[in-house]
Formats: sequence, C-alpha cells, structure tokens
Amino acid sequence: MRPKQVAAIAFGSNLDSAAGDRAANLIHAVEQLRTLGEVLAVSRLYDTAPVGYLDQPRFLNGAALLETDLEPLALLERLLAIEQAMGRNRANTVEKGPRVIDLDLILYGSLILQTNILTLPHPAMRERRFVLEPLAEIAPEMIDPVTGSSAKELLLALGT
Ligand code: PH2
Ligand code: MG
Ligand code: MG
Repeated sequence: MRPKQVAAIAFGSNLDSAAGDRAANLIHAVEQLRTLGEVLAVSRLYDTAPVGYLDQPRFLNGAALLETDLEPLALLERLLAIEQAMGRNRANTVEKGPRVIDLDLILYGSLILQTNILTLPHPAMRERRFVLEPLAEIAPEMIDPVTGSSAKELLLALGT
C-alpha cells in the first residue's frame, strides 16, 4: 500500500448555490474534503478577477493541503463527486466559465502523472496567481516536481 500522501487542492467559486454565496460554497467544500483524509491546512480566501474567460463574476479562491490514503484517480473522482453534490453541472456550462464550485487537484506529493483524465502537477498551476498565492501561503516550500521550484518561487516568478 502507498503510504499517505499530501495533496494540494485548489478551489474556487463564482456563483451562489443552494448552500449560499461563494464563501459558503468554499467552506462547505472544505468540510467535504475532511471526509477524504486529514485537512492539514486551509488558506484564507482570495477575491480574484476571472482569468481566461472574462465575462463572468469575480471568483473566491483558496487552497488546502489534504493528507490522504486515496490514490490520485480515486481522489479526483471524489473531488468531482463533491462538485456534483454541490450542484455543479459540467454538461451545460462554458469551459472556464462560472461555477458554484471547482476543486482542482494541483499536486499529489511529488508524483508526475499524465493520463487522459488527470495530469499532475496541474498543467496550468505555474501561470495561475489564484492558485499559487493561496498555495504559497499554506505550503511555501512544496515542490513542483516538474520544475523543481517551490510554490513560493513559482509565485515570485509571476512578478508583481
Ligand atoms: N477558474 C477557471 C477560469 N478562470 N479565474 C479565477 N480568478 N479563479 C478561478 O478559479 C478560475 C478562473 C477555470 O477553472
Ligand atoms: Mg476543475
Ligand atoms: Mg479550475
């Protein structure tokens, strides 16, 4: 059996849901993460301008560290199940568009993985301040195994 691993999960919301506003959605999602292992750290919540698809409301973003027994693909399935249970519907939505909850698996220990359904580290993590800022807050020394840079270094590389 693989020993427990520490996964970094980035989360975001820019729509209200049955659970409430963006902050309520993120708090609810973090409570659900606690069913998947031990949540070691949770960042503060960052109000961010939308990136990629611009014609949508501002996001609230954050990150958590989860120590878990789950294998990466099993963890991904559980994250998608939490999204669905919170009312996220992937079928009829714009790619990179508004969503009640987005839970992205960013890092899984030092694992490098490339499959049709999951790429680790998350391929966009290095360009996304809304991922790196909360990650560097809770895990500044966590290493991106592809570049060998820490979260703090990746954030600094984005500039001001
Ligand atoms: N997520 C996206 C697209 N754009 N922008 C911000 N600020 N925060 C997000 O979480 C985000 C985004 C697709 O996952
Ligand atoms: Mg996602
Ligand atoms: Mg995302």
